[in-house]
Amino acid sequence: MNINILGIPMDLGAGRRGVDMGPSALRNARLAQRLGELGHSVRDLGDVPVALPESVDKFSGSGLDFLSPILDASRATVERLRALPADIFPITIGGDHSIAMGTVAGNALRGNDRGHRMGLIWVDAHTDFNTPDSSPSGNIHGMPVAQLCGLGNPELASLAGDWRLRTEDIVMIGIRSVDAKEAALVREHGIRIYTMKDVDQLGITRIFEETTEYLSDVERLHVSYDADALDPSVTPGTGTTVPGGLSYREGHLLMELLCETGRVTSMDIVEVNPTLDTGNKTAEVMVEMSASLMGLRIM
Ligand code: B3U
Ligand code: MN
Ligand code: MN
Repeated sequence: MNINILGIPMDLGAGRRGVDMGPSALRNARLAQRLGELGHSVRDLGDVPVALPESVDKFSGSGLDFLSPILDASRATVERLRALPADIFPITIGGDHSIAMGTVAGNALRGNDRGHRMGLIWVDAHTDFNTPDSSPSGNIHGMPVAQLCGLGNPELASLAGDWRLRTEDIVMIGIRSVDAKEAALVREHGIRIYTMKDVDQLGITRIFEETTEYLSDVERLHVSYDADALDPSVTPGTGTTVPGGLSYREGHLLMELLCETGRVTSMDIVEVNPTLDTGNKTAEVMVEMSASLMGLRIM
């Protein structure tokens, strides 16, 4: 496969600094080399420019912290991705999870100006379905899925023009932290959610089977993998750890099973924050997760 890596060193959407160093940490953990060893042809496209918080006015957008520079970086992400040929598998590396507004929109528009029907597998401790009205923190990394569905801020909602992610094309796995108003929104929009209770009760294999069946009609399939989906003992280097997450093997198994379907067309790795890590452990684990999605087999 032809894999293109695109870095988005964004920390403007998160409450804590340092997640902008995620792309460096992942490159340092030999992301490109690891995927190359699996037989892929890998190209690193470098980084999308993202403003430094020190260099911009936090309140320049309408009511949301760092709205203007996040819009700029998201628009640049969309343009980079939509220009890629259809046979490329993009791996976008963050950066906080606000980058997914641009990555999902850009991948949806790739090869189709009106936008493909896109399935989204959101692997995360959080549902990231806040709107500016529901969010207790005001941090945009807690809002990307709602924004992709057209809720919330109108400028962030129209990164792909009129294209919108359909609420019935989303599956979330690993969930264990949802804000009160956010929970009401998720329920109202009927988002398919597998909490950690479901992971314990059903197991990843059953969840995988239900997920692929549920998303059987989509044209493209994007996996957005937040490092905090995994248990903090596995990935300590992330800004909002929540105990009781996916085990190392559950995280891998989900990627291995998704790989076997041959249906996944793009991926994000987000929320790797080396300033909170033990060595570079979190980036190393996330590189291995991406290798499992891209064909790594035990034997
Ligand atoms: N739901 C909270 C916390 C959060 C969401 N995503 C992350 N943290 N990484 C919020 O701020 O919206
Ligand atoms: Mn997230
Ligand atoms: Mn999260």
